[in-house]
Amino acid sequence: MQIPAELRERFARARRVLVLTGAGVSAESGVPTFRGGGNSAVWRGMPFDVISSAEMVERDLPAVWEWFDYRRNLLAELNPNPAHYEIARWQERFAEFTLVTQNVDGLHQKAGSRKMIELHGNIWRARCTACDTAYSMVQERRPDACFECGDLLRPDVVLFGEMLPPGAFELAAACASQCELCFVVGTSALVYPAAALPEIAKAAGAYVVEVNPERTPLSSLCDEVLTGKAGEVLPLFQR
Ligand code: BJW
Ligand code: ZN
Repeated sequence: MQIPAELRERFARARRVLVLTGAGVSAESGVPTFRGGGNSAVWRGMPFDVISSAEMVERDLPAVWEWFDYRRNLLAELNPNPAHYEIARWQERFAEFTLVTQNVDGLHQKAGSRKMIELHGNIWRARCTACDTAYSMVQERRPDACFECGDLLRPDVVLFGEMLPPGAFELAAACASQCELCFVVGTSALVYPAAALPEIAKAAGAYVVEVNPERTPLSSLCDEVLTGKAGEVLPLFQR
């Protein structure tokens, strides 16, 4: 595959760039996607939208922790791939660069991305169900209860039917409405409000580029669809 000339030119000229990533950007690192099959789509017979739901936190928090502990254990062994590294390089390359991720895996940070909007939280954090105090689990093991108030902790991720972190979508939407070039990488674009960001960018006049081996509901809106794996397509922008 080659990057089409018009896109290459726009990429060279662009000052304001936004990248929205989804599970597909981590697929080549060995992280299972949500909707592409793989072994995370079902956990102990429960589809992920049941176990990763606000309702399950209410009903069976230990089961939710078991599922998230299992995933953190798998993730601890995994590393960023060329797509994460290429996106990390772009933060120096453009005058204004915004990385918006739906991923909770922490691999963008591990690749060197310093600033990003995490729409769906982070699997390496726990937060108190009562007072919202957050706890990092990157170096430390998971505390049994909140040190501040003693109440139960839950994963600091946005489950189905929950609100996004306050201000996160609003900030991402503002950046989307100002970017010239918008990349949509490795997302099925089925989950809202994240999937609205490329629509906002397009409506505001941005050139929208999708990178995905499969077509998505967004493909027809995009100005360019680069059909392929993120880890193979994104490094082509270096040359
Ligand atoms: C590759 C590749 C490679 C493979 N290279 N690519 C409007 C209409 C209808 C419903 C709603 C609506 N607005 C909101 C809703 C409700 C709901 C929703 O959107 N439901 C839809 C499913 C219909 N949204 C919410 O509940 C959100 N909250 C909200 O809106 O709050 C307001 C509200 C509250 C109450 C009621 C109503 C409104 C919150 C959404 C939170 C999503 N959380 C999850 C789980 C996180 C926890 C966990 O990790 O378990 O986040 S769901 C899951 O999906 C995860 C992901 O971030 C998210 C998106 O998935 P993503 O990243 O797109 O991955 P996949 O697997 O779907 O796709 C992978 C893609 O990669 C594929 O296209 C592959 O082809 C591609 N790929 N290999 C590049 N190598
Ligand atoms: Zn607390």
